[in-house]
Parts: sequence; C-alpha cells; structure tokens
Amino acid sequence: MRTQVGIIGAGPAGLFLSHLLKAQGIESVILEARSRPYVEGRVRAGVLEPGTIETLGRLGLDARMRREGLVDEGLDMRFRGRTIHLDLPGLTGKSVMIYGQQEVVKDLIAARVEAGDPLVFEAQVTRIEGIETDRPRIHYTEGGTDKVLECDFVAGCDGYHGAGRATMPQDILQVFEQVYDFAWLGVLARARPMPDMTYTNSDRGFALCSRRSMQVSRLYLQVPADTDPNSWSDDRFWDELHARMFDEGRTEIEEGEIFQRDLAKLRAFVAAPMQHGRLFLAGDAVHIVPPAGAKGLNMAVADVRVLSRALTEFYRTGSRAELEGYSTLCVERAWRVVRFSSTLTGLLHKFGHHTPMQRNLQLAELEYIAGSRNAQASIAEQYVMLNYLPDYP
Ligand code: RFL
Ligand code: PHB
Repeated sequence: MRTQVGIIGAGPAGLFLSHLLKAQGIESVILEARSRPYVEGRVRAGVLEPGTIETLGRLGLDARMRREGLVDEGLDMRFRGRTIHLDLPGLTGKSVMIYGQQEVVKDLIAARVEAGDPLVFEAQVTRIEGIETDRPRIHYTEGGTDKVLECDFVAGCDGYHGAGRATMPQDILQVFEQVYDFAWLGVLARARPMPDMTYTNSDRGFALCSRRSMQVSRLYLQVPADTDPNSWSDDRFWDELHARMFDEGRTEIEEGEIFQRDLAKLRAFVAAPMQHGRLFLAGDAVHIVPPAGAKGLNMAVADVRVLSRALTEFYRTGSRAELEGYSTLCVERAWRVVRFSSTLTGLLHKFGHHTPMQRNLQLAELEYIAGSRNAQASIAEQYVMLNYLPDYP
C-alpha cells in the first residue's frame, strides 16, 4: 500500500488530520491498533474549545455536535463553601462546548468510512523505517499478517504509548515529565447535571461536576493513584462528592445510576522536538497535560491544524518552510498549555506534601481570584483561548 501521509492512530489527532488533509486534496491512510467499537467507546474528554468547534464546522462535520452538544458559558470554582463564577462569554466573548470526545471520534470515523477513505482498524504499527529518506515505510500487523505502508510523510498520532515517539532518534529527544501521586476517579451517572461546570477545592480533596447531556452527569473525584475504580461503592462516591462540593444538605447534586467508572492518572509531559526528517508527532504522543484545564484533545487538534497547513504548503508549492517550523510553533504552545493545566491542578487539588503554610497560600490564591475580575478574566481566557489559532484551517 502507498499513500501521501501515513497516519498512525485514530484518536482525535489522527482523525482530524485525515479530514483536514482530505479537504486540501491530500491522501492519507490511518492505521489504528484497536477495533472500531473500542475506539468509539473510550470515555475521555468532554470540553471543546472554540478553535476545535470552528474546525469541525469548517470540515462540515459539526451537525450532530450542534444538535446534541451543550454550550457551556460558566465555569465555577468552589472553596470554603463559596463559589467563584466565571462568566466565559462576559470575560472572553466565547464559550466552550460540552460534547464527548467519543462522540467527536464517532462522527469523524463515520464520515471517513462513508467517503470510502482508508482507515484500517486492528492494524498495530510495529516499526517505522526510513524517516530520513523521501520514502518512509510503516510496518504493521493486520490479522496476523505483516504489512507495509509506504508514504511521503508519517504522522505519529498514536498517543503516549505509541510507535511514533519511540522512532525518534533518542539522542535528539528531550523529555520533561511530572507524574502526580493522585488520579481522577471518573464516573458517568444517569442524573441531571449541575447547571455549570463546577470544580472544587476542599479539605477532603478535589472534585469536578461536568456533564455529557441533560440526563448524564460526568463526575470526578481526586483519589490516590493506585485506586481500583471498582473499590468505590456508589454510596461512598456520592457521599464524598456531596461533601467535597459543600452540598451537605444533599439538595444540589442529583444522584443516579452510575454506569461507567474509570481512573485517569495525572501527568504533565512534553517531548521535543516534535519532528525528525519525515516523521511528525502530534497530540498525546508528544504532550500530556493533567486534565484540570480540559486541554488534551484541543491541543491535539491544534497540532494537526498546524501540520495540515504545513503539508498543504509543501504539496502546493514544494516549500518546506512551514514544515520546518512545525515543532517550534507547537512546542511553544504546548508549554503554555502545560503551564495553565499544571497551575489549575496546583490550585485545586489536595497535596499530601503540603504544609499548613502551603495550604493557606492555596486558599489565599483562591480568595484573590474571587475578588479580582482581572484574575478571573485571565483564567477564563486561558480556559477558552489557549489553543486558538485564527490563521489555521
Ligand atoms: P489518543 O486519543 O490516545 O489516540 C491515539 C490512538 O493511537 C492508537 N495507537 C496505535 N495505533 C496503531 N499502532 C500503534 N502502535 C499504536 N499505538 C497507539 C491508539 O489505540 C489510539 O486510538 O491520542 P490523541 O489523538 O493525541 O488525542 C488526545 C486525547 O485523547 C487526550 O488528550 C484527551 O482525552 C485528554 N483529556 C481531555 N482533553 C480535552 O481537551 N478536554 C477534556 O475535557 C479532557 N478530559 C482527558 C479528559 C483525558 C482523560 N483521560 C482518560 C486521560 C479527561 C480524562 C479522564
Ligand atoms: C469532562 O467533562 O470530562 C471534563 C471537564 C473538565 C475537565 C476535564 C474533563 O477539566
């Protein structure tokens, strides 16, 4: 098999890239290790930033999101039983959209399959060779058979454990990483959600009330990193959530059947450069942020918007200028996003190593935000706009 751009991974990065390239008449093949039901069923992100929403619109793939997504105009942060309300449109002129990552992924897969464009599931990439030549080759296994995809460029959109980053010459790759000793226990519950996305900092730890629809709540609790999600009974989950949200009367948060549980480990990670020869990496393959800023998916989409424009320039004019600048541009933005996500994580979570001094500084920071419109505007701007790229597709 031969194509122009060989894409590894059918997560948000790989799928968006394939559609952005197709819109410019550039062919690609996606190789995805997992099955279609597995990829479509993976519960992850829920918040789409304006840049991601607009790109879906330009691709003509936003019909279901417009119908079923929930526009989110408020971001609440609780502490000491009080609520800081950030009015996103009032502070930034923009809002975000609640629409599950797996819904975006389903829409992008359906459109690609319907168009008859190649997307191979259960195709595990084992090796990439020739990235310093004009004809890189991707080796993969499909149905027990070894196969090769020849291409002009390889896009490693294959997540944190993928083959793309492992292929980079390790002597040029710089890696920065911080692993947290706590995780997020996430559940989906059939219960009417809170009206606004609500984060809380309590003495018992962090919690977050988000949603997927008007009938389904997406709820998170900070837990130790080695927690087994099934070790938490429903009653224990609800008791803890009410307590951390300062909902002692249990009047605010509606309870319902918990039908899905997962555990997300928290880490901040940046690998640079994001390219070598004809290999380009995007998304979780090269950067991970702790989920408190709701940024990972949006950052992955921003990467491939930059990459698709650079590849388009190359195929139209033969110029490599934008391709050569890809990593520099994206790494700089990645650091800004890591900074924001790490800051929010530090502001809202309970840290075992915190002294009373540090706990009081955390609360003082929240008090300052509560009393300062400028501080609120700064958080709102970063929550909504950090991946905004007005000059990109
Ligand atoms: P993905 O989605 O991990 O996709 C990579 C794909 O590559 C495949 N793959 C391979 N295929 C072939 N051969 C190989 N050798 C392969 N190795 C791997 C994998 O099977 C997979 O399908 O990476 P991508 O596309 O970079 O997308 C990144 C996002 O998925 C991720 O950043 C977000 O989910 C992070 N995130 C959030 N991001 C947001 O923007 N907003 C949010 O609200 C948000 N909430 C979250 C989150 C992540 C969470 N977890 C579970 C970590 C909430 C949580 C709980
Ligand atoms: C989600 O709805 O899954 C969600 C919302 C906000 C975050 C992370 C995840 O910061």
